[in-house]
Amino acid sequence: MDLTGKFGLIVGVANKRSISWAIAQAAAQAGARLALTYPNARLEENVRELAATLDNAVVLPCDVTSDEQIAALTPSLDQAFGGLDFVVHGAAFAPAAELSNRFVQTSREGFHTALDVSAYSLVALANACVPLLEKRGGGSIVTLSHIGAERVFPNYNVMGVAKAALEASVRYLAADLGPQNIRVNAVSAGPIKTLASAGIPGLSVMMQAQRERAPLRRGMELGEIADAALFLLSHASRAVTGEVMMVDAGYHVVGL
Ligand code: 0WE
Repeated sequence: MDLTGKFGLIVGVANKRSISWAIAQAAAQAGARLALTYPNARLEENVRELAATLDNAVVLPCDVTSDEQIAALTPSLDQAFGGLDFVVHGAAFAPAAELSNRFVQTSREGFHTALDVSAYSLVALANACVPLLEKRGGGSIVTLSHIGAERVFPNYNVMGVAKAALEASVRYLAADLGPQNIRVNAVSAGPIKTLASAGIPGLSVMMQAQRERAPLRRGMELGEIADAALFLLSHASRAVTGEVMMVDAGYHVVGL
C-alpha cells in the first residue's frame, strides 16, 4: 500500500501506544508526509517527540471541541502542504465517572462531552478539511470505532452511544462527500492496551474473551489495526466508502 507523495492529517495521537500513532507510523513508512495534532499543553510534548521521529512532520494544535482551533487547521495545512489526501480521526473521550457508574446514571454533561469529543469532532474536522481534500481531487477520511457501538460491553456505557453516533456519521458523511470523491470509513478495532483503555476495570476480561472466542483465537497488534487503516487510506480501497471495517480477529461473528 503506497502513499508516496500524499499528505495526511492525524488527529488523536496521545502517546506511543495510541492506535493513531501506529497508523501515523505506517502511513509515513508508506511514503506520506504528515501533520499531527495535540489537544492540549499536557500532550503537546508527547506529540512533538513522536513527530520528531518521522520525516518532516508538521505539528499543530487542535482541541477538537474548539471550532476556532479546527478552523485554524485549514490555513495551516494549506500553507504546509497546499492540500490534503487523507485524514485519520482517532479522538475520543468520556469523563471517567461515566465509564464506571451505571449507564442509566449517565449525566447530561458526560453524555454531551462524550458525543462532542468522540463523534461531532469527525463531522467538524471533515467539514474543515473538505476544501483541502478537494484541492487534491478527493481523498480518504478514516475514523476509529469499537464494537461497543453495536453491542453492550460492561462499563463502555456512553462511549458505546458515542461510537454509534460516530458510525452513523461515517455513513452520512460518505453520502454527502462521495460526489466530491471523498471517502469516509471507520476501522472498528478489538480491545488493545492503549492510554485510553489502560486502567479500565474489566479490560483484561475483554482481552481474555477476545483470545478465547475470536475465530483467530488471539488479540490484535497495533500494526494490524494500522495496516487495515492504511488500506482504507490508500488507492486500494477506492470503491469503499461508508464502511465500518471490523479488525478484531473475527470476534464479532461469533454468537457463542
Ligand atoms: O474507545 C475506547 C476508549 C474510550 C475512552 C477511554 C477513557 C478512559 C479514561 C474514552 N474516555 C476515557 N476517559 C477516561 O477518563 N476504547 C475502545 C477502549 C476501551 O475503553 C473502555 C473499554 C475499552 C475496550 C471503557 C470501558 C470498558 C471497556
